[in-house]
Amino acid sequence: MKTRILPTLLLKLSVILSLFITSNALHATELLHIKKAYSPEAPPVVKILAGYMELHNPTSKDIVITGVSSPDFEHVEIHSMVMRDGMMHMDRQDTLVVPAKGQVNLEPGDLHVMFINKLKSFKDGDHIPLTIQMGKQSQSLSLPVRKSE
Ligand SMILES: [Cu+2]
Repeated sequence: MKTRILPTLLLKLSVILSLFITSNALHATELLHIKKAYSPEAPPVVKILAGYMELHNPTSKDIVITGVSSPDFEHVEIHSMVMRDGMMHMDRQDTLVVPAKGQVNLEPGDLHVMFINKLKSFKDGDHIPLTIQMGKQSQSLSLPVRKSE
């Protein structure tokens, strides 16, 4: 009787333990909590798409984004919008700091991800893969393409 119960118990314990380790491992690679990511659908002739999202930093250290990339575009950049001589301009940001315990919103008319020169077409319901580089660490996500209102 004893010998039958013990292996089952050990098996259950090891399953619980491995689940615990897996969830911890996933957490370690995810530095930013990214919410509300999307890209407005653009007409097929448009080669450039914008990406918006909320970047939350749950850690107690500033997170510095040092680059963004996507296999489906020639270049990906982070842009800010600035008013110069009465005109809106987009400025490339080499880095973007998400403050400790803080957040940065990428939203229309403000900071955004600029996907430049698409290598394939995207329509409503598709997803754009994006990798965010933070020094030696990186984090990947996919932005759903949504019909713009
Ligand atoms: Cu831009």
